[in-house]
This record gives sequence, C-alpha cells and structure tokens, in this order.
Amino acid sequence: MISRIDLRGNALPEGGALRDLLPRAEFDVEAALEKVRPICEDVHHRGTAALIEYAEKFDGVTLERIRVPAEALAEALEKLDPQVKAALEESIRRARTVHRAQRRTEHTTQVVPGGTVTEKWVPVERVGLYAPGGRSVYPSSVVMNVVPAQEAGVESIALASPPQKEFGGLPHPTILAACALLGVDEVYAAGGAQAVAMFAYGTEECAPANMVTGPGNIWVAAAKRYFTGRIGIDTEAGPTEIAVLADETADPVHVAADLISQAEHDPMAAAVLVTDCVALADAVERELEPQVAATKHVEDRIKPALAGRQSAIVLVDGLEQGLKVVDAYGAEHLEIQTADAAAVAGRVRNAGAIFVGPWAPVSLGDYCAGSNHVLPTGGCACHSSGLSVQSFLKGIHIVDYSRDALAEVAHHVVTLAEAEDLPAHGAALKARFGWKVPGQ
Ligand code: HSO
Ligand code: ZN
Repeated sequence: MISRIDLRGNALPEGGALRDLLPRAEFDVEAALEKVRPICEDVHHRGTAALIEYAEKFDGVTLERIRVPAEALAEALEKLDPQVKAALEESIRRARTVHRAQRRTEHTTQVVPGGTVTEKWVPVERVGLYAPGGRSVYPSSVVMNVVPAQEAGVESIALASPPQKEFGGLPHPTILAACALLGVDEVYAAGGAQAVAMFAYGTEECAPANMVTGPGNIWVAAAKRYFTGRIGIDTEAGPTEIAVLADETADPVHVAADLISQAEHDPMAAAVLVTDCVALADAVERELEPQVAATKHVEDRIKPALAGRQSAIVLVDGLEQGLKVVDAYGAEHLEIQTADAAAVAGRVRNAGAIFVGPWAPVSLGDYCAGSNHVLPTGGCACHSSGLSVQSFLKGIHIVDYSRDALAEVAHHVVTLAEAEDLPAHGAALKARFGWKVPGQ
C-alpha cells in the first residue's frame, strides 16, 4: 500500500539532492495559469455577469446575484447542529487565544539622539478569504482564516465559497454558519479562479480586496499566482502533507492512524513516515491495512494517496539522519514521535507546524489546538510560515530625524549618493544645509 525508500548505509546527500530523493506530489500550478488567465480577465471586464455565467458552467447553478443574503447566514446558524456549533465555538476560542498573543506592538529605536525609526504595524484594509466547496467543505478553514485576520485588526473581511447545487446555489450551510458565528456577514457564492478574480479586481457587488487568503484547488492556487504583485496572498496551498519522524518508542497504531488522517483529504495527499526502526516500519505497514479498511474515503482518496509516489516510508540510519530528511522535506505537518520528542522538535528547521509526542496528533491542530491549519505545503515550509496575525499586518518604518541628527550623518549620505552616481540624492541634503554639507 505504501512504498519504501531505504536511505540506510549511505551518507545522505546535501540540500536539493536529498530533497530529490524524497517523495512529493506534482502540483503544476504553472500549467493551470494558462487556463485561469481568461477567466480572471473575463471577471475583470464583465464583473457579476461573468461570475453568474461561471456559476452556471462550473457549479451548475443559476444565480441572480453573487452576494449571499443576510437571512441565509442567520438561517444557517440557526439550523447548525448544536454539537458542531459547540465544537466550532471551542475551536474559535482556542484559535483566538493563540492568535491574540501574536499581535505586535509598535517599537521605536533611537538610532542617535534626535534620530528615531519607529516600526508600526498596520492591518491590511480589506481581505478576501476563500473557503473551498466540493470535496473539501471545511468550516474549520473558515475559522483558521478569519480569526487571524480579525485579531490583526482587519476592518473589512469578505468570504467567498462555491455555490452548491443542492443548497439552492448558496455556499455550503456549515460554511455560512461558521461565517455567522465569526461575525463575517459579507459572503459571496463564488468559487475557483473567478472568486479570486472577484476579490482582486472587484465587481459591482464586491469591493476589491488588498489580499486573498485561504486554501483551494489548483485553479485557486493558479489565480493567486496570477494576481501576485497586485494583491497579497498567503502561500499557495497544495495537497495536504503529513510527515512523522518516529523511533522504536512510537506506537504503530497511532502512527498509522495519523498517516491515514491526512491521506483522507485528497488522492494527492502525502503521508511520509521517517524512521530508523524497521520493526516500527513493518508494524505501521501492517496497521495500515485494517485501519484503512475500517474508514470511509478509502478507494477515492486514502488508497491512492498512500500508494501514490508522494507517500513513502523512509528508512534512515538514526535520529540525526531522520532530522536531515525531515528538514529537506519541509512537511506541512510534522509529527515527532520519538523519545524526548520536545528536544527533537526543537532541532527541526523546516516544517509548517510541529506536533510533539504521542498526544498531539495533526487532527488536533486541524481543529482545536489553537494553532493555525493553513500551512505551507510542497516544501514551502523551507521559506514560509503558516497563516498568522502577522500575515495580515504590514510593518511601516517611520523615520524622524532632527536637524542635528541629519547634519551628523549627511556627509555619509552624500558620499554614498555620489558613489552610486546619484548626485540629486546628495543634493536633497545639500539643499538643507546651504549646499555645504557638514563634515564633507
Ligand atoms: N489538514 C488540512 C486542514 C483540515 N483538516 C481541514 C481538516 N479540515 C490542511 O492543513
Ligand atoms: Zn486535515
């Protein structure tokens, strides 16, 4: 069901070469770009009319308008299963606790007497959030996008999710209910690249946003890439990944369950076990069979995900090699199931989120740990972070110098300006000091 990659007995190659030995899904956003470009430009030119047409074509629904009426949000919340409501409320509460602590305070540095640089943090003004429909109707992702934006102080938050035929052309009711619980009342029934274009360009119904975040399929990822530079985006979300670094102390029942838990998302999802213990590898493999058989999305998602070239059991020569491998892989989610797991976790450089020890499965982080589940995939954890309050804040430097403070450094500025053949830069200082810069 899952292949093996045996790296034992050899010194591991460095960096990119090691990454090439490890499994990874192909997620060709570049190819999808060609297809999304005309859709995005159509939304640019025809606005709501284009969105209505795409809803008909891609979602099979006839809409009169894209904005979801307030009554639909209220009704969805009213009809929400009380247990789901209580669980979402707990998820929101925990996420708020963690994200509130991420807020940043303004900081002033005195560089010289009379010369200061203040860094102030300003929230993005308007954000468009995307919540997928279809196979992945995740109210938890609404929570994970909305909470950091709200805690960052974003004033205007809108959400788009694909219209669903079986719900009369509205987004899925649990998505609407989650919006209502979170106090988001601007919701649009739009999916795919066209939803991203709606936020990027704006339409008659929807004001343009400065930023679009949220997971989506390859078309959403391609549209985000198309608009990069025009609007802010979070990292492109590819298929979900779990890596487990485990030794002989790990429980194979837990490890197998956790690998399956993320394989459940998508036939392209990746489940990778890195271990130095062959007995554990064998036991996990044995465990996979009955556990997969006992669950739900077996044939369409879990089996192809585990059997795909993106998933594997990687055998290594010990913890040091294991750490090298997980760092080269840069998993979206990394579980550490080893002796002294916290110390091992402290040594990891690349991962979207790290789950320490036997009592912190990825599923906890998906819903109720307080951490964010919008995380970098496809190796982007080597350079990017998951969604946080910081994602929605812009740092602005405020430079404030007195005459004396400027005079003290003016000759250096003029010298550097001349060295770069930019005399007008220097003249901006000279003009202030009667064209004779002190110290020059
Ligand atoms: N594991 C997914 C998020 C999710 N899981 C939503 C359940 N619902 C990507 O981090
Ligand atoms: Zn998940």
